[in-house]
Amino acid sequence: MDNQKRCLGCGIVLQDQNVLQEGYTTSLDNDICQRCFRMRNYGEYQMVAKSNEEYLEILRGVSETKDLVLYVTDLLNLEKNLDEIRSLIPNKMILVLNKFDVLPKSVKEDKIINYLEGENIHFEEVIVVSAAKNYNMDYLLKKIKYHQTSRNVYVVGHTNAGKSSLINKMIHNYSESTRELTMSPLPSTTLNTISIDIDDYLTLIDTPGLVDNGSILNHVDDKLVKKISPKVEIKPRTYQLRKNQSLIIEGILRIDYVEGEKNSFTLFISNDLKVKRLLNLFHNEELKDKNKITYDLKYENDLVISGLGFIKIVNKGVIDLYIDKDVETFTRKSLI
Ligand SMILES: Nc1nc2c(ncn2[C@@H]2O[C@H](COP(=O)(O)OP(=O)(O)O)[C@@H](O)[C@H]2O)c(=O)[nH]1
Ligand SMILES: [Mg+2]
Repeated sequence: MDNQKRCLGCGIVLQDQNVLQEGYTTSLDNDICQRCFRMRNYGEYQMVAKSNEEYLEILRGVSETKDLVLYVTDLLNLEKNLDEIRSLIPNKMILVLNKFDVLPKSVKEDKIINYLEGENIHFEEVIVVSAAKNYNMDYLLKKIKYHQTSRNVYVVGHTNAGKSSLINKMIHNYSESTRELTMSPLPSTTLNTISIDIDDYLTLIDTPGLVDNGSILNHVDDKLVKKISPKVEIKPRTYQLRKNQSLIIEGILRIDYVEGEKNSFTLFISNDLKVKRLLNLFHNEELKDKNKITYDLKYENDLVISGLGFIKIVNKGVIDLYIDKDVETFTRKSLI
């Protein structure tokens, strides 16, 4: 079978031979694969495991061009190392910080940009946007037009950062096309590179994205994925903890505050997640079967839980964190 028609939603080559394989559609007359169809119409998600080897190959291809690159990242889940992708691609690059809408209104974008500029990273521009709320998209387009070196502009980043959502918004705002890329809360929705003509001078190229194996989204079921992914502005929740008190985020993690003065923990996570405070950690063993990591915190640190959000902790102190062993966590100086 020598068919090269591609799914307009995720970029995979369409085939009508094997239901169990990627790209399946009941008829090759269709424009999208069955998986995209189900995601769009029923919110039914099917996980596809993508290897990062394939994505690194795509990035290598990008690095051989001289084209402008948009590196899209999720503000709530800023990667530990923004230089990882940067170091693979020497191209001109704009860092696009997406999902600004989920951060509390009190957080100013200048503050975030200043924070990142202090991190010694190298981008032509750092731009805060919200693809969902159509925030700052005109400004982004202006900067793309200013920096682009050819028609083609690549959109790269980790899966779930909102690359396809961003391109959909661009299509909607600035082109005549009615085309739509498939978006979903699950990682690895986009399966291949997809070129989209925005106008005569600009073609955006969507890519699947680097899979973040340490993200909690890769280690919980669909229902919890939806609950964890904030859709509206986060209402930060602050808890004052004394030594030997704990916080438990429903079924996900437990923090035991084991050493230090009275301390303030502010949670920047989805409002849908329940949080419980234990006034005496010795009376409850919940989640203590999970993997334990001890952190010795400095003043004004964030504890970042990849894919979930972060917790701002004001004072110095020692915590024991209990969480699934596959979920990446790290500390940084407070973002906010
Ligand atoms: N709140 C919010 N959610 C967004 C935004 N952009 C994308 N998302 C959500 O993030 C998830 C991943 O989006 P998608 O475009 O598929 O990411 P991709 O894997 O990078 O292409 C979906 O659930 C989107 O609805 C945004 O600006 N704000
Ligand atoms: Mg995508």
